[in-house]
Amino acid sequence: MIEILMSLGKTRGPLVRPNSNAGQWKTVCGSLGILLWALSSSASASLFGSNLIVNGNAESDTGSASGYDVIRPITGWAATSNVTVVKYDAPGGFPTSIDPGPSERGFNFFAGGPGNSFSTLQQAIDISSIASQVDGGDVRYVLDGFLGGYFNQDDNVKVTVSFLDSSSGTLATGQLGPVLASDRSNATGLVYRRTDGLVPVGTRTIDVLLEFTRSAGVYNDGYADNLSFVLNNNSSAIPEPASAWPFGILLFCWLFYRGRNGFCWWSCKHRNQAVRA
Ligand SMILES: [Ca+2]
Ligand SMILES: [Ca+2]
Repeated sequence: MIEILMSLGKTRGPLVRPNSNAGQWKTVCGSLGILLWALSSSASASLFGSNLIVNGNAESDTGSASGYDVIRPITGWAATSNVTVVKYDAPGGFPTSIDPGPSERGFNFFAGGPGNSFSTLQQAIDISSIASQVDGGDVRYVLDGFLGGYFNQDDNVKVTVSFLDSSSGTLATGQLGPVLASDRSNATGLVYRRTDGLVPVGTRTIDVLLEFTRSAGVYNDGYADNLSFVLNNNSSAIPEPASAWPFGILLFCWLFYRGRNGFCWWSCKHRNQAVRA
């Protein structure tokens, strides 16, 4: 855009009244427009193609080595009851580093925790910065992760994503799990689950809720790891209104500059040549 502005300036001939501020205007306007365009593009782009769940892999905190410590706080999540973070290979039958589960499982997983029948983890994802794309009906999501439990118990965890409008009304939901003992062939460990769909028009916030439910014993053995929520934009490359306003600033600057210096451009060269001749 700077080159375009400068090339426009170069077409002007000696008939144009001198303006010592012309170069400054072009530089300031061009730089401002490009800077704002870059900032708005990066803000929108940052929500697409990457995992938007904070600490979905349970690796942000040091997990309990015994499985019976209630870890607080749990980074990125609001926790209820005794939900906790447990190290793989904790003694007493917790999942090991070689049981069924993610190939890259890190050190920890989430567990429903000791001495409770129901616990939760929750976090909200703000997507209001891509409202124009969402309302264009072109944004899709993929929700996936590993869910599991202990031995032949049906202790489980269910992941629900709720698509909320600007008034926190629920427009739709998506769900992973629950994974029961039969889904794991009665083996301790975690199995992969995935779902996808269209982000409803009007969505501004996505609420992610993990519900851990005990079915047997004392410990709530719903397990989860490597949770991921990714948005993809299927719209064309035509700038959406939210990302097009820097171009409006550029247009304003150019019109302002031309208003101060006259609106001739492609005809100036020939006119000036004729005058000089
Ligand atoms: Ca992990
Ligand atoms: Ca149990």
